[in-house]
Amino acid sequence: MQEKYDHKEIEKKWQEKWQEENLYKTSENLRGPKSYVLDMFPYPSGDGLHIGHPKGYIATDVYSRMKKMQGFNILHPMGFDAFGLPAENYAIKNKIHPRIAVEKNIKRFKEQLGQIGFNYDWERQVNTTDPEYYKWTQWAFLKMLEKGLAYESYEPINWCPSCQTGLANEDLENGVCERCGSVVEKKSMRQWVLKITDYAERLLSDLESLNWPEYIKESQRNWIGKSEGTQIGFELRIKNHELSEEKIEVFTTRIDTLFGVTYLVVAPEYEKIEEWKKEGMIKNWSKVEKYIKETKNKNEIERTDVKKEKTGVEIKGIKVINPANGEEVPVFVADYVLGNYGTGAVMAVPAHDSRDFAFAKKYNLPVVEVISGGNISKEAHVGEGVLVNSEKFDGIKSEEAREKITEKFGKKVVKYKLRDWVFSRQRYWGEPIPVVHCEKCGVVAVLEKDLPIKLPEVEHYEPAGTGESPLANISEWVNTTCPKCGGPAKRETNTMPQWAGSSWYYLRYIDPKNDKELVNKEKEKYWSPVDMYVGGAEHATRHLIYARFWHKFLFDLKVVNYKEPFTRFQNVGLILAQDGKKMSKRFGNVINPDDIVETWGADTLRIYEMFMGPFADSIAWNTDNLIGGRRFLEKVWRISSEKNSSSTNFSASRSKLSKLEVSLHKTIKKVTEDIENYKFNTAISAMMILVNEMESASAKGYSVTRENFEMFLKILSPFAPHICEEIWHNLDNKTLITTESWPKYDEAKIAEEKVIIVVSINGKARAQFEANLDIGESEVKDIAMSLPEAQKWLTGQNIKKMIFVPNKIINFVV
Ligand code: ANZ
Ligand code: ZN
Repeated sequence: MQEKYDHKEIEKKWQEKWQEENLYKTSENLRGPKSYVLDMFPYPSGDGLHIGHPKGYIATDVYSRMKKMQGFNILHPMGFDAFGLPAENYAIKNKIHPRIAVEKNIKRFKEQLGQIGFNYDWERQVNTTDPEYYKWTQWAFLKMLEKGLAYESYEPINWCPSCQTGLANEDLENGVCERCGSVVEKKSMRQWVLKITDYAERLLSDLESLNWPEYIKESQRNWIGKSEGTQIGFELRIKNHELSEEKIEVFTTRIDTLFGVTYLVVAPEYEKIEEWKKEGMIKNWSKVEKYIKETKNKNEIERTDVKKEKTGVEIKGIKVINPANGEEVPVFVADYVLGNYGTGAVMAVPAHDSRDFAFAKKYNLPVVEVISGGNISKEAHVGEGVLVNSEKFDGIKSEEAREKITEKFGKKVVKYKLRDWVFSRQRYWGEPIPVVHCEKCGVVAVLEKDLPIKLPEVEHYEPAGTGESPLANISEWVNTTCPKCGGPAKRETNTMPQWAGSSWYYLRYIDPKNDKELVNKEKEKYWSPVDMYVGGAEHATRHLIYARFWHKFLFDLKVVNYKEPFTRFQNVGLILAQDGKKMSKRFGNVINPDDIVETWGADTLRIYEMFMGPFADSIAWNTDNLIGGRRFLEKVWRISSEKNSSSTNFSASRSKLSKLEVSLHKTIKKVTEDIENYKFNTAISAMMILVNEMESASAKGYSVTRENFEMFLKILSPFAPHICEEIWHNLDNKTLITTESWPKYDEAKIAEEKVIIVVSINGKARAQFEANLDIGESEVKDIAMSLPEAQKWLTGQNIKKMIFVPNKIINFVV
């Protein structure tokens, strides 16, 4: 018997060995099959690695180890997303410079990751805050500027009063700041915006080609929100007024309901309101104005919620004409219509739209049914149907009516919910936006040769409180010269959002030290696209949309070879605390990975996190199950040491050995397929069953052959590489198991062995059938009794006795 399983010694030893052998260096040979396996890189928080972090990392580690053993060239890198508010807020709170905090935290993260035995190629590490890295983030921005995809805007945007910065729509969660939970305000301010909407159609249609979870694709579709409908103008009717030819254009997806329009609604932001006011057309201006002011701070969620009470004010003095029937209808301003979608104005059809219905009931407006089949005295009938009260369109179905009515009165248009990306932040810790403002020339791009524009050192990196970035206070940095005219100019003091650096980092791993270009195109051609990307589903409509947008832009620039960055995506479920709550310092229920590794070992942690349950599910931590994982490894250890103690154990009775062998080959098949499909839990349970079989075999005095045991060790090794390496070594192998090739299962061995079972009645053979080897008695009985040839002799008979000889015969005595 060998000494007991000492995880500490074993794990340290093999981690050092792997490092010495430079095992994880990415091949520079750009030939042969490759697999690019990528984790979403973490932001190096001061709290260190959370127990949830490793779950995804273990999965990619298992996957890439298997792929490597299968003969693929592997790119499996790691880096740090270190710009942005979390890092900055941490630094402010702890009174250290974000750069220093980031350096310290990265060091700590790497130590922690190292202890778990990950196979990252650290030579390719990227850090988004490294000027040599963000030089290329800035470069991409300059290219966007050059192509007209980056522009300055003064539109109202989301402003977080607590984070003191503007935010993009993607940064909100149900109308509150995703970071700090504050209710965001609307604020008109100068900002930089990226024209992601130019890519809306491609972002949508290329989703089809991706092997991603369907619900992630669906949330991107919804976020992009393509809507095909009709734009139609309603003429203003103002007696003897020059504006009477003007139209209010509305966007509708239900032009079939045109004859049911009983009023129009414009959003409080609708630009023409100002114009009408100036022309003196609005008779109740003070009331309208008051209403518009009241709605200023309401967020979109509040405004468009079907359940919220609708509010609005009629704009007196203005009427419009329904082009279909010449009827005059009133115009309201109401905040359930948004200024930045469609045309900012809608035709209201209370009989067939729930929000219009609620509004009409409240303000006593007529409800005119134009689609039959509902009960509009109670509620809106929102479904499609056959037209009524629609003159010559009566009797036509909705779909056909839309075609016909559009043709006659409007035009087909496509709208998207996706908004351009608000790309500036009024904070210190981000990439400076590489432009200057010149009194003479206006906005001027910094010259490429002057990149990177480095963040200056400052004493205070807290927000200035003025709505400007703290960079605005550093006059030596702000004041510069214009690259165009050489005159005095001021640097842009807004910085980029945290999402900037992560929009293209996966490309930099391919060629991390290139100082001539963002990535070498040949290398990119070989390694891209990412074959397996793993991360949280919360990025579905943030990072995963932004990165696809940047990638498509870089594709258009011919910087990259492929249209999409991530061929396959797997989302990792959260690890909750043992009490089922979110792990948080606040609840005192945090589990520290270091403690687990120290007490139980990295291999146990790895086995446990992969065995917890379906990979994408959120699952509560359970220490008993963790210990179960440890027991499993101890069993493997025991079996292996018996194996080593006496070589006679390798031989065994022929028939039992073959049974174990069949199990082994089935397990190899299952584990191979399960890893490929990210079903780690069932892969491990198959191995657990196999190990139990091995153990009971050895209890009965025979044992699995050494060759077969080694095959098993190889499929276990991606999950528990340290212990497998040690056992492999103890079995006198001179190689590293990590560099061995992946075992192939033998089809012939897996094929179920068949036997012929004879059915005899009172000693006479009456029927037979084919069955799997070792089929059980009760199953044989059921099959036998269902055979017509046997039934002939059995029906109506009383079975007195039954004799079953396994794999041979069943005899009924009647
Ligand atoms: C008349 C109508 C009748 C409508 C009916 C619906 C049902 P999606 O699919 O989301 O694009 N709409 C248009 N612009 C709007 C805005 N800026 N703010 C709020 N609502 C707006 O929805 C399109 C529908 O949403 C449009 O079709 C319009 O209402 C409304 F029985 O027009 B509909
Ligand atoms: Zn905030």
